[in-house]
Amino acid sequence: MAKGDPGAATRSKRAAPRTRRAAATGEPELVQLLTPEGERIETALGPDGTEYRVDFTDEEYRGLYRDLVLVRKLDAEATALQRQGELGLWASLLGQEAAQVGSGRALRAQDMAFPTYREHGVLYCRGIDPIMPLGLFRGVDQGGWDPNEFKFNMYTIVIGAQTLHATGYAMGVAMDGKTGGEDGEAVIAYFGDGATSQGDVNESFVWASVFNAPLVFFCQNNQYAISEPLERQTRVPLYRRAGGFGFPGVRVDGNDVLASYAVTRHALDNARNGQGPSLIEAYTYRMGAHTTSDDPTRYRIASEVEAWQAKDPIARMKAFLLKQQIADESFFTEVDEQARAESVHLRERVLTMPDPQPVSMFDHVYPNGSPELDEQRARFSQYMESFEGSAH
Ligand SMILES: Cc1ncc(C[n+]2csc(CCOP(=O)(O)OP(=O)(O)O)c2C)c(N)n1
Ligand SMILES: [Mg+2]
Repeated sequence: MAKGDPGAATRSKRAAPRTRRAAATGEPELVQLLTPEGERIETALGPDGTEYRVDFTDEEYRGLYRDLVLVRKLDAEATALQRQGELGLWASLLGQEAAQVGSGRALRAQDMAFPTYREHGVLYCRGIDPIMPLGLFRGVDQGGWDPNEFKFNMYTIVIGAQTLHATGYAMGVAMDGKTGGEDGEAVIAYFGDGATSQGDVNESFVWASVFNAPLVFFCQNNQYAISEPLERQTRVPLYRRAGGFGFPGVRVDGNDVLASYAVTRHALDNARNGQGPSLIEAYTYRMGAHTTSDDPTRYRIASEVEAWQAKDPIARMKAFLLKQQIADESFFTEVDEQARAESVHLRERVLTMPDPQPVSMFDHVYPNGSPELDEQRARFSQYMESFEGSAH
């Protein structure tokens, strides 16, 4: 997709005239605009009657497909690099590409995002060099990008903590008078299904609600918190929790990039226009391990994974593009070739990443340093110099 702002849209010229209600009870509960078979649904109704639709140009549809393929390929490369000992750890996004690209592309330039450790697809959509998270997982830097420049905060490993950061940030946006109109700012906080059981997340729901913060809570329900299945987190669909906190919630098909885009764009626009927070539950599946340190075959069965394979976000987009003659085989070959070239380039750069000087750990702790830290740095430098042949 073009790096600009892919317009939200009103109506698809190609879509079959079908409307599907995402009912609060019964099935289907999901907002879906693209079925697993690649059929377009023109309009999907949310549980509160909101109509969701998109109207992308052919080029924008192809752009979304390209994003999905690229982020999957770069993610696979990172997993391979970890397996070869080049990264300490990797948290794969496999299966969650549509939720991340759809929501990532729905962000306007001025919007601020607060990720977990798995949002490589959103990071890509923010225009950040995909090498950055690999530096973090290689242990050679703390992330490397400037959150203010890209409007994308640092990865947060502490489960749920970023929802509080996002809430405070969003309250600040409102206090600064930056909401209102197309130019208004909105904030999005990413978290997982397991995180919904954290106190931090529930506290942030309360604060965002009562202060009407311009915030979208984007929960990727990938069905597991490491080995703990969803049924250990909740007895009700997660999106319905929002009602108890006093803001709307909606469940979207997280393997459908079009619906993920439409639902997120709508929620962000409501937030920027002063209508307060909302919760999006992107219903998806973690196709790989929790991280490279995990073995999911110990706690889930193969048939479950196979059932989700049939809902693959990329396969359905490809089926749609082919069916509608928006793209042909030469396009898919070209995208695969680009993905291959970018992953080779990523690998080459990871292998030449320099190890940091140990003393650099004192950098970037405070914007302007501190006397205590300066003293610690001096003592540590002295210690490093005490080693024979030390270059430090
Ligand atoms: C406060 C805290 N408790 C525990 C952990 C260990 N931990 C890391 S990931 C994880 C599971 C998170 O599951 P979920 O929120 O569903 O996100 P997912 O990894 O599935 O994307 C846990 C418990 C942590 N990082 N932080
Ligand atoms: Mg999870």
